[in-house]
Amino acid sequence: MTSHHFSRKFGLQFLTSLLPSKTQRRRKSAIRSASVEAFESRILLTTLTVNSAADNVIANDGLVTLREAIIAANTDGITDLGETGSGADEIVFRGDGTGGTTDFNDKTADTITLGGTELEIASDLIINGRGADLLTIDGNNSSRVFFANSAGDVTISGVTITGGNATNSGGGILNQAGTLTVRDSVVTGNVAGNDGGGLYSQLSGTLHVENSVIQNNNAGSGSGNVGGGIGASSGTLTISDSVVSGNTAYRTGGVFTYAQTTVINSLIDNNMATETVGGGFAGGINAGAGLTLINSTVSNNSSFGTVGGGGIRVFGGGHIENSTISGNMARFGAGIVHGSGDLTIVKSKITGNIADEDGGGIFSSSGTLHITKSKITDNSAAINGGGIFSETDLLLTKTKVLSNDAGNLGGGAFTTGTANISFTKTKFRKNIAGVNGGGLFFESSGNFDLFKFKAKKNSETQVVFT
Ligand SMILES: [Ca+2]
Ligand SMILES: [Ca+2]
Ligand SMILES: [Ca+2]
Repeated sequence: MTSHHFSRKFGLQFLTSLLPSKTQRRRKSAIRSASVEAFESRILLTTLTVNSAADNVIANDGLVTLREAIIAANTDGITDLGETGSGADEIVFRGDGTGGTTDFNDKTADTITLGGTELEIASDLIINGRGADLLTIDGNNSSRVFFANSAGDVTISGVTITGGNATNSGGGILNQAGTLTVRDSVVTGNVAGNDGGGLYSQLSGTLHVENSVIQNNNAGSGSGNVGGGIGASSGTLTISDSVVSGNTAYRTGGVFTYAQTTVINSLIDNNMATETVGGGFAGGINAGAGLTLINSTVSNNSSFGTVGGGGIRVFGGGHIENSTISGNMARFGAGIVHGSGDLTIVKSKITGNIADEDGGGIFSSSGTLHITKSKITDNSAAINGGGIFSETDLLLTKTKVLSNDAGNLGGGAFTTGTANISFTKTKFRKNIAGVNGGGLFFESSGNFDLFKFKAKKNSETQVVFT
């Protein structure tokens, strides 16, 4: 599947237009290898055919609903079409068993509307939908859609999952303990009473989101609800070739995770945390156990809670490479809040983020922040540190800090606490501070080490050491 195919398939033209161009070039090979793996594993699977869009369990009527097929897969039972689940199974959608109102053979879209009860998967299973534009599974706003309650592997592909409404976590899908892959799918318009409006993974489960769109989900307005799009309490989370956009939650609109988390070739855009009196956490991604972000864009997310982090809030260190963090807004750390561990940022752009207080681009409070071959541009903070606000060790290598703005001190960067700084082959230009230190305001008690450091055309005084 090419990126163009992906775009047509979902009718979401913004996807390819907003993803980084490198993403598009790399996507072909990634998808090709994923398809080969899927094909190889599929050879061994038993096929169970769904031929009815109804949601019922009626034996011997010649119709196989998705619910009946999942039960057959779970129990290795036989369906009304005489197909018997055996070990790992694959569910496909074919036929016109409902007298013309639903036809899984044609090119008109079909919807399976659930009757008030989630679909529980309890064995190794692939649900192979006909495409997110052709098959929708709708929770009808009265139950979660899927509960992946298998210790093994579950893959859900080629479907739109919507209308999920869970009283606790995982409005669209709850993954528990096993490995869940959501591929070539759209998860939209789901609600969780607790965490993870679209998807939630818990009990050390593994969640892979591949080539999918997680959009306009909500984790409710209750105090402490986290992860409007995706939540993961532990285990592993990977998001690749995907879009997470327009999701909201009390805390962390996009992705709230304490899993080992990797985001690659993806767009995290326009997610929002609604809490303002308390923490709020991040707008885009709140990563509590480290974050790897590659070839991705985190843009236009917002959080105005007390702990900052418009785009990303990361604890436990991380690595950001070939990525753009832009247009995010927060009380502080509008682009990124770096809370602990060593964070490395390589070949990335942090631009146009806006903080109501400190740290327009980045707010760093613990661990080491090392930025290499990157650009910190056009960020603003109403108080200190337009580009960077750092209470911890700050290393800049071959990096440009340009045209950032602080209302008070340190237009380019502001350092305080015990922070040591080491700037190598780094330029600060055209940064502005309302009071002093247009380029750099260094008030920390640590050491500074400057090698081939240039500060030009910043507001006066360009560089201040106190
Ligand atoms: Ca039946
Ligand atoms: Ca089975
Ligand atoms: Ca159809």
